[in-house]
Amino acid sequence: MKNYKGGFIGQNKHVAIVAGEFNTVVTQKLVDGAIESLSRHAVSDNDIDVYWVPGAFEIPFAVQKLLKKNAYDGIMTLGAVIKGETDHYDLICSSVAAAIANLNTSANVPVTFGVLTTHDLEQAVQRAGAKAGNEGSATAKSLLEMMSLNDQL
Ligand code: INI
Repeated sequence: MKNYKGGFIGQNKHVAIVAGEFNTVVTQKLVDGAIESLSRHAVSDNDIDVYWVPGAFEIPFAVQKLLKKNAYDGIMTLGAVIKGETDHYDLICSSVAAAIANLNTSANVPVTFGVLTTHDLEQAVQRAGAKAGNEGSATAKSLLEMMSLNDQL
């Protein structure tokens, strides 16, 4: 029997971050956490490109364009959809999650999901590094692991 599992060393990996500007007080923290985590795992600053889109709804569009470039070993998506602020919360959450999942399975490189969906701003802030860890950092670690596993698949 053989086990295959990705590691967390990001040397020579080229990564794109696609982030929504909506609720930027939260998403900037997610981006900061992601970059910090990538740097800690040997991804060079020169190998990280951050693409900002207006809101979570626009994330899949940018991801599919970037995938066509074949320039990245992995792509991370970061956003914050907050229920208190929109009537179309459920629509945005489910369409964005489904679109990113589709891109992930149709692409040759991993796409990880770091779009927070919370009931209120407070909860989002907690998950962007205040108390409940930083989801950007966690999403970066998942991407590192998947990029490494992808080299073995
Ligand atoms: N986009 C978000 O990323 N988070 C939100 O909470 C949000 N709210 O509340 O509406 C939001 N809306 C904008 C949406 O993502 C698109 O940018 C917009 O509909 C234009 O296509």
